[in-house]
Amino acid sequence: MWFGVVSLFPEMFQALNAGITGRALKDQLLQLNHWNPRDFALDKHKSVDDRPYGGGPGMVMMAEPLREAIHAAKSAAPTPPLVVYMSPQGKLFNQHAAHALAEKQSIILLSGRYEGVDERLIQQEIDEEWSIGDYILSGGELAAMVVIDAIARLIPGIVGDQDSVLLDSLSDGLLKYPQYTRPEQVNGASVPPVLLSGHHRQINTWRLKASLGQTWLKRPDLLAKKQLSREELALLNEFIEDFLQ
Ligand code: 4FM
Repeated sequence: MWFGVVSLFPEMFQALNAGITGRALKDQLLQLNHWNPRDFALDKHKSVDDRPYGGGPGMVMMAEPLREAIHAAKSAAPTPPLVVYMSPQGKLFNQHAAHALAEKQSIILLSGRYEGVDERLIQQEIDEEWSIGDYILSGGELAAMVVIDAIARLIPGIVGDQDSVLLDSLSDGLLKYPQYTRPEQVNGASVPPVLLSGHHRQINTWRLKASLGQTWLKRPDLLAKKQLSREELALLNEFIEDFLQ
């Protein structure tokens, strides 16, 4: 999968050279290319921002350096890319959105800085606007990295065991069940006995019940959106009953 990033701070994306994404970049399962709007500034001072019309605090990113950078990225993309702008005004990015975007072969991510991007650039060049959450970052770079990371691990071959991706928390709209590893006793606390039993059917049932329970306890908003099967409803009722004992 190919990503083109348009950002004034391409060096920030070096964080992706660590871990899973780092391996994927080395193996070229993931390609990341950068276009700095500074290199497309029209004047001798290399301006990329200017004061907002109408007054007010801060600066606004100018349309033309961004447009030229996006067009250069488009020309270099291996397939016609989706052009995405990261901003708090975008649609809330979640695991479902990550799966949908992972279907694309090429994506250009625009990371803004300052108080915003000239609205005409957004209207004319951006296909989709996405937000990683209801808070304000200093720029779109960290948001773009979040999106790249979440998408990358869905690409077959990038995460070693693709089963772990299918079983991921949130893939089915539920939180993950609790995990345990050796030793069997940690500061007086033991492991749920079923996990040591070797009964795989019972273990799967315990994990489904625990997932439903964790979601009920910690993210009831997710549960409200999910259609539960009869088995899931029964397990959740069991969990709630146990919990209330
Ligand atoms: C975005 C700063 C554009 C400046 C930002 C400009 C954000 C978010 C975010 C900050 N992006 N989800 N939340 N961006 O806060 O995606 Cl010009």
